[in-house]
Amino acid sequence: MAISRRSLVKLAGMAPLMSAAPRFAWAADDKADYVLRIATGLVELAPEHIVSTTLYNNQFPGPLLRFKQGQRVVVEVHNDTDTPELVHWHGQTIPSDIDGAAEEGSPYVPAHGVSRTAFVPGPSGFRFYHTHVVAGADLNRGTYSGQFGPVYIEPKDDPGAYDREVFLVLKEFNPSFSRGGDMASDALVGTPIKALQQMGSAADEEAKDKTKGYEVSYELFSINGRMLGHGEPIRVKVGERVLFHVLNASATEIRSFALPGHVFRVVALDGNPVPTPANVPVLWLGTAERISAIVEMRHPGVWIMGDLADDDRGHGMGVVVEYDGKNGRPQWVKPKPFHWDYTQFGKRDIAPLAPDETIQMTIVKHNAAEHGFNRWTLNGEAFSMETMTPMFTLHRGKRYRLKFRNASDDIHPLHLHRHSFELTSVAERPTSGVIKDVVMLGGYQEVEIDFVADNPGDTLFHCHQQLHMDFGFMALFKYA
Ligand SMILES: [Cu+2]
Repeated sequence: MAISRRSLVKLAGMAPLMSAAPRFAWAADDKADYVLRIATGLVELAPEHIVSTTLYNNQFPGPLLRFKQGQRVVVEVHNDTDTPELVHWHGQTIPSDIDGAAEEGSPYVPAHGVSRTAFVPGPSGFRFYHTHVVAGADLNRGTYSGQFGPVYIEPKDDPGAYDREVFLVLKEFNPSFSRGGDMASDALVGTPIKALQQMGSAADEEAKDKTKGYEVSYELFSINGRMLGHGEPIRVKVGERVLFHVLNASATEIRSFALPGHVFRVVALDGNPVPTPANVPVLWLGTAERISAIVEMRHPGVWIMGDLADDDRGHGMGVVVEYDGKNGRPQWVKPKPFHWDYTQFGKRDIAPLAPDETIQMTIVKHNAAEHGFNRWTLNGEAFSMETMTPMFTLHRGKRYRLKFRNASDDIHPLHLHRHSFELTSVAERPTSGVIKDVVMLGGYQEVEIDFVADNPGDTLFHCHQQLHMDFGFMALFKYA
């Protein structure tokens, strides 16, 4: 069928109504605006640490894609690897078969194949793209690989006054499995809920194998593909306002981030402007979370901006910030402990809208239940990749509240596909107005999020921790 570019834009907006149409054919005759090539390549983190992994366009991170909200793009993806791949457009409200999740029905890019896809980007803000395949026990697959790239969808108005912007992609390399690991237990505000702790202990008691399941740890840490001290410093001038767009591109880890003597003015979370911008000394980011923060450069020197954990920073998780005219050894000063509280960026004293329906999900860890890996259940069920049975039905236009209860001590970065959500309660503190697509759920804590079912099509929910999502921590929503 012959369609003009203008009518395609309209059609794409209507795409959910046309689920039977062969959407990929639309883009076939159009010139690609962007080409992504998935292939094995090398990343020189440091001269003595050159890693081999799967990359986009032979670089880490993948190219920054700048889209315009509402302006259709055609992306061509070449898969030069021996295994099928998926490119997921994280944080965008696009159709299920474009989104890049097999569970939603998105087709794979075949091994040594090409696929073309067209979509209308949105909402505006800091998004990203990454692979969405199951890794399981294969540490060369999924988000353990180097398949990450930032997306910036130009907004109609900028979130704040700044002189320039810097994108920072935080990423570990050379993963390996170990028995047990450390979780940043001091990351979040809130206290554990007794009933959830008891539920967790009961699950621990039931575990046949009393040992802990496998966790992943990493040898090398980097920002924008360079270990601390091996990349170009961020060169700044006194009085400059720098807008940092920080992405935690880890497969599994929670990150902290600080710049000694400076504060971050958080203006957006997951790319969405916050109702109450606030100054914080430390950023905390769960896997796949983004923070946009302005730093006013008023403390001349040569500084290390990086993770609070000495071990991670010592193995590369940092970048040097160098003031004009200053030189010498970069300095690190450990900040005081700081607990992350999403509600400080929310609206004060304004209750969220009442939901039409509340869906509760209780999360339980079953130690080493699956070939030595922990199995994760939601309301008693682990998601099956074989059957991909939907767990919940959504009705278009209704407002849903998801109430998560975490009966484990792990922090879970919860992610909902194809919809943004509003935080309505975090660790038993009510809030409103903070719009996100990933939220950290603390150990033995509760989080409530609201979303409007306004984007028909299969919709995946999962923990963004690769080990958790691969071993049960997923649920599929279907529209009625
Ligand atoms: Cu998790």
